Amino acid sequence: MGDGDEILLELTKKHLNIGLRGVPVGTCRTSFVTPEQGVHYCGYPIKDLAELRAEDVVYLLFHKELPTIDQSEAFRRELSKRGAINPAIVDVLHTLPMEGHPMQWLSVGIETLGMYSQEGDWRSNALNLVAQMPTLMALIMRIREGRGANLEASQPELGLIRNFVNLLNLPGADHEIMSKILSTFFVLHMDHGGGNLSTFTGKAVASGHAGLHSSMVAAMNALSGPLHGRANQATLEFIKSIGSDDEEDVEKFVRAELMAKRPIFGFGHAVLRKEDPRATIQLKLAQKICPNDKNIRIVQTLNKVVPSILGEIPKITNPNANVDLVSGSLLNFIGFTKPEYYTTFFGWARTAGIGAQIVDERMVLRDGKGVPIYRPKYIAEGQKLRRLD
Ligand code: NMX
Ligand code: MLT
Repeated sequence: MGDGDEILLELTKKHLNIGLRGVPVGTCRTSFVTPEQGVHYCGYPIKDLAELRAEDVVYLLFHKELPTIDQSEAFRRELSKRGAINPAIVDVLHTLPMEGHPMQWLSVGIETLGMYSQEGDWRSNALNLVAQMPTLMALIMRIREGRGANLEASQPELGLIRNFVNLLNLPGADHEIMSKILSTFFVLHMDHGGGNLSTFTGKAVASGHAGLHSSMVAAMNALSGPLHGRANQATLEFIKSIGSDDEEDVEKFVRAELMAKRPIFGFGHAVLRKEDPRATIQLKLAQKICPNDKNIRIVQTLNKVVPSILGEIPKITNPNANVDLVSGSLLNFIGFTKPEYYTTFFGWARTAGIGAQIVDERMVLRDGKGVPIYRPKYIAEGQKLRRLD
């Protein structure tokens, strides 16, 4: 960083009411996103990390270096120790209405975990949450599906992904393939620079010194919208309504959606200007594991026809596939047939990146003093000074 007087952006009225698009607000130590190459975690392009062990990538985000073999083992032991959760969470989850969206359950679950495990240190709370998420995720899915809680079967020493897969014990699932796809999904979704809506929201809330868990819940609620994390749910619903991989059928459907002024889910991005490498990696994985899956074939047709259709609309700055195009179809293939759960997987992965970024903003930046409470400026509009008399 320079000495502080380098001009990063000349602000004009054009920068108002555009969702802070492109306006620098701070520094990020975990990842950056480039328009052409997408996300890099601590300098590594995401494609180099996709196959790594999930815990090693969590380590990278928190320590800014990949672990050695010994560090990796020690970190997995640390997460395993932090993974035990208070059984009272089961009673709380049982009281929640089935009408609630799984993301609402996730928020309540995280807030409840916070009530039982606030140690007062941002880093410790963030790592506790990362370690406890697999059990929370499995509990939410089992309880909502009437399969009962099996907390006693939790074995955090198996690792984040494997403990979830075993605890969930989805009937008919292939645990090997499920673990492989979830591990890649997890690594791809952990972080995406500092400015995506959920991360920004989490850091803003933490800047008022709300606790780690409350800040994370705010982030999860930000993620739950269909323009952000819930696009993975919307994309699979979209694919199911198309129902055909024929190019003409897909094109007809997409044009009708645009005519109805609905977004084409799984396409577009605020920063990227090429196909999101996270989409490319998942497309390759699908090609390897389930090339004949009906939804994957529709995804491939969408990826063939949509960019040129969206490219006809001048206001759309990026007509290409984003991270959400493929992920739902992969989750569906491994047995998660209800799209409403998909954003909880996104949220689970993001607890790592958002947690690490909150720790940096609270404990590292400004020589450890932390970023002050967020307080951007709004320019008054349509208001003149008035008096009651
Ligand atoms: N379908 C239809 N319209 C679009 C799309 C799309 N895929 N992408 C952009 N637009 C519209 C956008 O709504 C905006 O319209 P208006 O000016 O009338 O408000 C205009 O094109 C310009 O938008 P951009 O500057 O290209 O994109 P922006 O940064 O505003 O939005 C997204 C980015 C991701 C919100 C937008 O591309 C979108 O809505 N995509 C579909 C939903 C989706 O897949 N979201 C997931 C994003 C990744 N994630 O997980 O968070
Ligand atoms: C994300 O991963 O958070 C999305 O791609 C949205 C974004 O970066 O703005």
